[in-house]
Amino acid sequence: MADYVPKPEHKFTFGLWTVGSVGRDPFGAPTREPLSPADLVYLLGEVGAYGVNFHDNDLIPIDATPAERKQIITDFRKALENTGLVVPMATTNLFYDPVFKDGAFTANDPRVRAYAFQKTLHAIDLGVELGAKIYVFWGGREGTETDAAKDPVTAIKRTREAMNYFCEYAIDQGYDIKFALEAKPNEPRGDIYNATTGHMLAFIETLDHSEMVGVNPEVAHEHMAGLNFTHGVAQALDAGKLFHIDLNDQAFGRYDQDFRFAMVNIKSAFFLVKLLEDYGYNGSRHFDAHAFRTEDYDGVRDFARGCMRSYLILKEKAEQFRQDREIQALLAEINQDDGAMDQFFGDFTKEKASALKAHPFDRVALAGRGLKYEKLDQLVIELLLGVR
Ligand code: GLT
Ligand code: MN
Ligand code: MN
Repeated sequence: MADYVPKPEHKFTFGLWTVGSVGRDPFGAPTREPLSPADLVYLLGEVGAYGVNFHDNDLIPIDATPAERKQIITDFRKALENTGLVVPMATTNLFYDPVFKDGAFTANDPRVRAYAFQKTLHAIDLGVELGAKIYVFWGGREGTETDAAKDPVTAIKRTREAMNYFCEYAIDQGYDIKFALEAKPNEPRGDIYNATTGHMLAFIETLDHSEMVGVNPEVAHEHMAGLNFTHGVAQALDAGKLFHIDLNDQAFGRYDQDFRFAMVNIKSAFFLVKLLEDYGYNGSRHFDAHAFRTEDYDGVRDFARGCMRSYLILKEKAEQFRQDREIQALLAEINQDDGAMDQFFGDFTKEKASALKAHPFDRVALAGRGLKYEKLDQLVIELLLGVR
């Protein structure tokens, strides 16, 4: 039995906005006093996190003076040194300020778009200054309430123009940074463009420097869209585009809940962890979630520890799955292959296609074979429920 203690090699990270959430929601005022960025780093150090991520304005308020900026960065750096935490990822807040009410890169007003570019350039500089190697773009306001207001093709072109511009900027500055695009289907906009990780993966291929751009899928966002998160992540992995991941949890059919990782859908969280571990995902395991509004900062620590602990427990379960004789015997049986069909696969040739067309298949016999997935799935359930 493992001790489930987070270690640097697990690369568990939290955003300043996650443990720093003060419990505000659309219906109610904050329930926690705000902590400074440095204090949040100390809190994360205490619970054993590896890294801390931030939006430009999580760290430096949008209206900070140069002197305030300097002091905040000094305190933040000191907290990083004292705790050993690193900054693997940074991002821009392009959604909170009223100036972004019609979007940032997709806003109809060119002055707003230019301001969004300017803000992003400064934010990339700040992220790089503090060591970030991954830069996330989450376009929460890049959408619309009415399609009368904006041509969706124009919106996509504007997004492409922005990403091409920032890639060139990073190259020009010699920055060692990659970009990760995060999708969400809606909220805060009525609809958000490039609504899912799948949309993002297709969009990335249209960029001038697609090699610099990957995805940052978030559990809650894909679940909001009713999708199987693990499948989306698998597609990103297969494409070499899983640059970052936002772990949290979400009941299907709800607004963005950003719950503690694995709190709601234990089984899908298990398959997700298993996938990440099976394929040796090497990036940050970022918990983009926050504690219930009912909690004080002890509850925030419970929340943060819970995210990491559940991940490690599920990682252990994935290992148990790999070592479980009965499960592995079933999988071997399910995947049995005597090689008789090999002649038909591989690269296409005219001969292979002719041979395949002439081959007699006993369709009824094939369909008649029971696949034992019921048995297999029950074994997984029992493993997860702790009776195996
Ligand atoms: C915001 C959003 C998250 C994004 C963050 C990065 S901001 O909290 O809900 O999903 O990852 O911009
Ligand atoms: Mn997120
Ligand atoms: Mn979310």
